[in-house]
Amino acid sequence: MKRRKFLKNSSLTTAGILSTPILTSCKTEEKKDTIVAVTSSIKPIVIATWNVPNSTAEAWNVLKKGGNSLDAVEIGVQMEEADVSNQSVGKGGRPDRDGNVTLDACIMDSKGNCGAVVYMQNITHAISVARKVMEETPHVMLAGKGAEQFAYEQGFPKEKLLTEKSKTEWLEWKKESKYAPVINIENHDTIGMLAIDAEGDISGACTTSGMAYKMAGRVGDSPIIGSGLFVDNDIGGATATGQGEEIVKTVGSFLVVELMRQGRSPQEACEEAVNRIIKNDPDYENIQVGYIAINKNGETGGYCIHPGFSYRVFSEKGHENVDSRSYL
Ligand code: SD4
Repeated sequence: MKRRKFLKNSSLTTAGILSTPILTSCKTEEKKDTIVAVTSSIKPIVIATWNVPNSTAEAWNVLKKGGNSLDAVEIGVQMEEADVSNQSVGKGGRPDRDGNVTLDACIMDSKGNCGAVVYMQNITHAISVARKVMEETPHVMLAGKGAEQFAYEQGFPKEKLLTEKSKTEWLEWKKESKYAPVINIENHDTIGMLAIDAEGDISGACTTSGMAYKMAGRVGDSPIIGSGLFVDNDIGGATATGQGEEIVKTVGSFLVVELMRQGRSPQEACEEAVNRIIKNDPDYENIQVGYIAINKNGETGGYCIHPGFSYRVFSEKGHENVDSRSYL
């Protein structure tokens, strides 16, 4: 069918005057597009920032058994929180400039509920405390000593988060202690995770020890709903990694989801969100920011400033690490 005629017929269809007979007379290609848009929904599926195969596999185990996306993302990111070799998350995280490991995390479910902890010490599973804030309190966010106290009341054990390795590196840094904390372009792997379960419900989680050698009290984007993470069950979800200050200034994850609401693909939405940062920050070559996103159909995307960022995708199609496209 010629394009003009197709469009004409489409508008008739929209008006409710004609339907299937016209569509079935369209070229296969045009028909295919229509069908793909309706049937391409991939679920369950989980994606996460960086190459974190253990985390995505753990989340997938929950999803494939019919578990919900909230449990999947919580259990998934717990893997990194407990892994001392990941020095950007949970136990083993790099400390602030005074030698204290302080954790930030948030979680959001498909109903729009959310919970967060910021600047919390001595508890490994910040994500699970964030979930308790969401489910057991009338609040969204608890900070510092209050968050820690709440965690103990909920039965979380007190743990030493500073490992010998992170301590040694910090002592080395202290010799010069430039107090100019910047996100090293490749030396960070905050985990943000998004999942869609078999019911089609979307949840997300984000957890970090933040910027290495940050000022005491500094909080980044990761626990801030809308910045480090945002989920809208009608549209999709997004999560971020990299220099939190830039992500907060542009309310990055909310921006990505709103762009998808306006019709952008997850890939296009991530690219536009990174472009906003680049437009506003003449120093963008010295920072890294990466976004990943998923829409309601299970389509995914990712984009960052510097090459080197990747994200994990796990669905029935397979388990792969995707090198993100980058601005530079
Ligand atoms: C922050 N976005 O605190 C985090 C840092 C990060 O991997 O992503 N580290 O700003």
